[in-house]
Amino acid sequence: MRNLRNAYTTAAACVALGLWACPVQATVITGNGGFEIAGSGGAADSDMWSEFTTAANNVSERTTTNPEFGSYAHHLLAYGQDALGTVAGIQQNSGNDVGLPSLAPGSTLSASFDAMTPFGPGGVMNYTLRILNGAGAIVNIYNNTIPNPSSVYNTYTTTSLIVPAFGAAPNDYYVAFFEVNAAAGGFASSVSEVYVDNVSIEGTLVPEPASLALLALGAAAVTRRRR
Ligand SMILES: [Ca+2]
Repeated sequence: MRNLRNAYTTAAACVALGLWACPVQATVITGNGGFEIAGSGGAADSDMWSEFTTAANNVSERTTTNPEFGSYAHHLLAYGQDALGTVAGIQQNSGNDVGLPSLAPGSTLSASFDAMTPFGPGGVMNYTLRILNGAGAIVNIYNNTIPNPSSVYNTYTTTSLIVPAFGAAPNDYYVAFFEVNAAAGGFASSVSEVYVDNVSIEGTLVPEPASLALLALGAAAVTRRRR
């Protein structure tokens, strides 16, 4: 929470000084980006992440195997089937999963993470960063596919996405959506395996109503003093 508080403090200082164009630095808004916190589903459940698989024997689990930092990473394992590609992944929505307020209009959103990709035949890793509006529709998106197997961690980054201006609902609220998945090809010997750690989603949030009230009070105080 300290990063968030710093962002609010910076915004408050800019407004109090009358510097409306004062740039607010993007901060890390990832929840549990290092997978060190278990969710309500037990030790194999990464808190604040949604795990999913498209086939019964695929795996999406918090694990003590191959952490890059700390004691845990998240492990994705997908097995191909005859004429059927399958996926195992994790997703995080900054609103639903982390409970954060809207991204600030006009600000930038980007993400980086570290992954080890010991793929078998036909395996790839996909990752995507999206900005969703209040109805869950995609308003900006970055996608990438990594086909290269690696037995060591590498760092992957997205481009910066621009958060649109606010409009009528549902465009009065924007969240960050991030997904990494391991995808296996449509043949029985295909295997995709990915270890993910150190996810850093960087964005700028709108101040919460309580902070906005404080900002207004601060600006009023400055105005009075100038008279
Ligand atoms: Ca970790």
